[in-house]
Amino acid sequence: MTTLRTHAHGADSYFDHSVETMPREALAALQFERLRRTLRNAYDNVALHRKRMDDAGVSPEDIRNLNDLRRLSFTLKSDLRDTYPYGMFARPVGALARLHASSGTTGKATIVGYTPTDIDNWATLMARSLHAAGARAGDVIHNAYGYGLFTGGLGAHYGAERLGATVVPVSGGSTERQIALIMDLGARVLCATPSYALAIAEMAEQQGVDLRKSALRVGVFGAEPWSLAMRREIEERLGLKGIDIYGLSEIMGPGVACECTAQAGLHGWEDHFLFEVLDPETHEPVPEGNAGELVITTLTKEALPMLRYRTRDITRVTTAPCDCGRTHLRILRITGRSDDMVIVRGVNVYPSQIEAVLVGRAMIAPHYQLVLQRHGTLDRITIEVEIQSGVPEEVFPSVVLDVAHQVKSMVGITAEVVVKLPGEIPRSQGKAVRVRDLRPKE
Ligand code: DLL
Repeated sequence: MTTLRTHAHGADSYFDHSVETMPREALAALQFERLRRTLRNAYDNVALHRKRMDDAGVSPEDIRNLNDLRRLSFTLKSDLRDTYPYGMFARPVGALARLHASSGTTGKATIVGYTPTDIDNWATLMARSLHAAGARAGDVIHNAYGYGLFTGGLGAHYGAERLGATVVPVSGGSTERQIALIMDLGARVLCATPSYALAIAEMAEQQGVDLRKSALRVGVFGAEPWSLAMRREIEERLGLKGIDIYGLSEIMGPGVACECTAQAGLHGWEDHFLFEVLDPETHEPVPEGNAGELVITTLTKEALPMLRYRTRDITRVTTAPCDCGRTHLRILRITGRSDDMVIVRGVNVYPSQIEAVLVGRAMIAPHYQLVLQRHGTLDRITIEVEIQSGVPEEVFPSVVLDVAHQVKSMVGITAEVVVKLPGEIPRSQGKAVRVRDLRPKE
């Protein structure tokens, strides 16, 4: 296996040109070689994968090119749950360096594990992601992703160290203290969920601290969907460039994909992962550029090889060349999870589409929640918006009309709009809760 770690020091040591700008045919050849090894690992060491392949009459050797991947079954989150905690591990627990758990927002948490080599690859990919985002060796990186079972904190931490940066391991919470530390320690890079970055900006403004005058230049924001309008808002209020980073614990953690400074989609690191975009209903690949569900196969994971993992994340990808010279495909933002999609009178809606309408509108703050209810067979949606402080109550009705009108014309749905007072919408310290789903469980 080609080693990804360049031992050169200096600003460019984590832009590994030989891998990141590899011609796509060579990348495909590398993927295939690694896929074969992954299939062997999965077949030999994970009963569930072996049974699925046996049932389909496919052996690892039958997969002769990347297209043959489609002969394999999908892996679902429920497979991890059904084999909880260790059933899908390809290594004995004693051989693992670390365990993490998925956030469990959509049900019981699932456990994921890493060998020392897995941890090493993760740190390298996270360093690569941070470098693509504009972080450099010698930077102070303020890491406000939660430390613990969530992969955000430790994932970013090890990547920042690998990059040669100085990491401040703050974790989430104690927002006032975060602001003092950013100012005092001279952080150039902020790692946080976008919603927490916004909460930091808001708290700083309330304290009269102008973070735009701080050393902050780069924000590495992910772990939840965020609209382009939200990006503009955060960039403006923090005075930095907001870079989108993607990942999920079942596949690795943060650093599966990350934008470069061109901010034109997240480079999915194809030397370690195989990406498919499929129609969630028919399971057929969608034409490049069309929206579908992201399905990921790991290519180097030892402890938890994943075959065709259905992420439920909806996105589009492009393999068109990027200005930065990297050849790895680009994920054109994650619109949302298929689980978060609501159908309001036949129109499919993701919270991020509504966010795009709300953020930046006059008189309302960029904090919101959507409440879903079912009336008969129809889903109904209520948008709770927060009024900016100082806006007189007489104006509320016109705000309601304005938001309802914009949502109708831009998203195409009829929604009830409710005005909340400043501070009434809960602020996040990690992943924001955007949807309160009061629909009966099926
Ligand atoms: O959220 C890993 C992570 C940490 C990514 C820090 C980026 C930064 P999980 O807790 O397992 O892992 O949640 C994974 O979060 O399937 C998406 O639905 C969502 N998600 C992650 N990044 C993005 C993003 C981490 N940039 C789930 N945009 C994924 C939209 C995202 N959604």
